[in-house]
Amino acid sequence: MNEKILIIGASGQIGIELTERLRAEYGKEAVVASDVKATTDVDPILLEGPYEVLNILDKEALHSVVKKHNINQVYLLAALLSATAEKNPAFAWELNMNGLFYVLDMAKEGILNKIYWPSSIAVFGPSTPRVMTPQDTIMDPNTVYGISKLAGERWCDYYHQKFNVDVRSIRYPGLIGYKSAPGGGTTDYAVDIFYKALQEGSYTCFLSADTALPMMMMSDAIQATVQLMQSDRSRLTVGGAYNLAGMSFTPASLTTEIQKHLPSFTTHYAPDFRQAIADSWPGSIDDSIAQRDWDWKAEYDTPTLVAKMLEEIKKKI
Ligand code: VAH
Repeated sequence: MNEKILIIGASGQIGIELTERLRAEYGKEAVVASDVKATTDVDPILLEGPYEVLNILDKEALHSVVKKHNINQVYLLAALLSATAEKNPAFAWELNMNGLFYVLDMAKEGILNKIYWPSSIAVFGPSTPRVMTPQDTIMDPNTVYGISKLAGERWCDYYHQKFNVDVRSIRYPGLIGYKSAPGGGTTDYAVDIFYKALQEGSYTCFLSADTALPMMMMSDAIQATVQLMQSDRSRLTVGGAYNLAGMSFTPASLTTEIQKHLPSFTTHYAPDFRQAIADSWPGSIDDSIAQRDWDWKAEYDTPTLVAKMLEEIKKKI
């Protein structure tokens, strides 16, 4: 079948890179990028193919865009991330959940034949084992974002079990890229630090020095997303979302790695409300099920990520 893909929330940190990759994979005209932002406010990359202004909470508008472009696959990325969601719980729940229901129901009705919906390591909570967190374990998220992502995972599994909806999902770690800016996350420090290191020689981190978090190069996350969506469904044993791991580091260990390239770089620490969010998350992730079910293997580790980020950001600034 000819794939016609709609990316919802395409102007976000993941969306810009995913749009580029899917258009390279399926052709520019096969991938419709959409976001609530007007064309004048989005990265020009999105306008290299079809673009629609779309608020995912406008169900009628969603249906008309799907019909207009004869869409059969949706990547639903629109969401409030962890830090922003804490400031606006009601809207975070509405956006993160209702958008998902509208898309799941279109698949249940046979309008769509495949959905991608991102989850996050934020689905884990304070009682979750923190080191090499397994695929199946205690999950007691205490953030608005984490609660919405855990609920979303359970609904994805329900729609797959009850209505045979083909929805696939990944628990992304913190994502680090140089092509798009992060927006409202607790792991955003790990992107900002590279710009400040190159532009100012120092960085003030909103997490404490020893806060270990699971992280991943954005290109690895994009590769994993495409690989999962192209996998044979019969191999997939996880109905909710797959654990995915790249690397794990602390602001202190990241700083040490950056200093190998910029010896005079320094990081200062001023933890804010995001420290409590980070403290509720795992320090590292076991993704052996993704490795088994769909041959996942990360390319980047901390040293190669740091070298690549500094190299690419140097070109931009
Ligand atoms: C956030 N970047 O910080 C996202 C992600 C694991 C973190 O979900 O909210």
